[in-house]
Amino acid sequence: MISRIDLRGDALPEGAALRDLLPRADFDVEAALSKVRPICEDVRHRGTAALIDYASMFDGVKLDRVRVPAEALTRALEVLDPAVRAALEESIRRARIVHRAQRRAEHTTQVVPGGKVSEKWVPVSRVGLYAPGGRAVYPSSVIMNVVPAQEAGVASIALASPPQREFDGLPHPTILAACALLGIDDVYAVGGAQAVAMFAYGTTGPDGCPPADMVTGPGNIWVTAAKRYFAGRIGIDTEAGPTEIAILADATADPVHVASDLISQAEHDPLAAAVLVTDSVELADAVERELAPQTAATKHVEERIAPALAGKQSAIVLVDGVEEGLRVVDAYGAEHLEVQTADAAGIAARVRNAGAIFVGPYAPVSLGDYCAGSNHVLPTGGCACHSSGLSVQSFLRGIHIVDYTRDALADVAHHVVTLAEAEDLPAHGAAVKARFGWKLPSRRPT
Ligand code: HSO
Ligand code: ZN
Repeated sequence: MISRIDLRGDALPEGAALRDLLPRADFDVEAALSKVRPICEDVRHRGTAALIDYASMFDGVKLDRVRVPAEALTRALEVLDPAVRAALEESIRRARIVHRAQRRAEHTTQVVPGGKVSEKWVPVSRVGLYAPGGRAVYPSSVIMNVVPAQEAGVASIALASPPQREFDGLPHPTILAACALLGIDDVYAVGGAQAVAMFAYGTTGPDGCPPADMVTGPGNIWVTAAKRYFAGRIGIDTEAGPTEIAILADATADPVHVASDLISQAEHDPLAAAVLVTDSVELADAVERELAPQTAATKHVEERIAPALAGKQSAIVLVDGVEEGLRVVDAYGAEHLEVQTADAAGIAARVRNAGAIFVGPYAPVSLGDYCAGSNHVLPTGGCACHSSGLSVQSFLRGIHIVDYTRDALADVAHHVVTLAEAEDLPAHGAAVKARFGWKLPSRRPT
């Protein structure tokens, strides 16, 4: 049911050629853009009325308001299963420990006597977070978005999640309970591209949502396309496509663990990718033997797991040794990479491209999904080669503060004027000379 790609024998190709040999799902965001554009513009012009129309069209609910009342949040927390509450609280506690450590202090560099450049870190003022509904109801993703924003010091945090027919047009109660636990009360029952548009343009009226400077959070292809539509106008996190797990394993790995971890992420989506990279044919065979009974014993087989494992995005990749395996996983740039080899920590330290790396037999991806303290909003589709997962840094802007004295400017003025002339921008040079009687100042003796 899972295909094999045999890269043993010949030398591995380099870079893009190697990436082309590896499996990956098609996720055509561009095609979705043409559908998403009119929705976004409709929200811009008609505001809440458009949001209510789309709730009826896409979510099958008749809403008379989109803002979730405070009582609904309190109520959701009251009826939350105590075990789920305890688990969410522990997840929040661990995420806070990790994300608090990511905070950045302002620092100053004395470049030359009298000339210093400082950098201060300023949080974005208002962010809109998206939490999917429908097939994916993930209160854990609420935590993974809210905690870094809070730890970054974002003052205004709003959240949107699709209205659910079975919950009177409110978002899923566990999503609301997670909001309540995190102290988020600015919540909207809005899903899809229209939620991103609501945050980007803002809406007015008693039920209005002030515009946000940034939108983050995973969503389906429509949400992703809307984020791409607004990129450049508002801040967005990296685009989230279907989940991926890659496992680099050798003969020391336990095939039962490897199979269960592949299945765990295949559970998200029929387009989810599960990729095993190994130099051991014995392990590959044993994992394949394990997949069938473990898949059969789990819940979402037909709709998601079986198609995900059988899809062209999933495979067992055979390589000549762990060194080659490292090259393969670096070329792939997985959202999640598990290293289950001898000296897993040493091998993991050498990986360059992955959203997050899970070391050894006791760090399954599902630990990171919920309770490791790490963030689970991670780059997919090979974006790990240039982007990072969500963090405190995602919500901060570093601002340089340039502070030079008269003497320090005088010392470097001739270089500024020379470069300005080289770029045919004499007014740039003149702005320096204006401070010294329109002449090049003499330099301090060194
Ligand atoms: N593995 C998903 C996150 C998630 N898993 C949420 C369970 N719930 C993407 O990193
Ligand atoms: Zn997951």
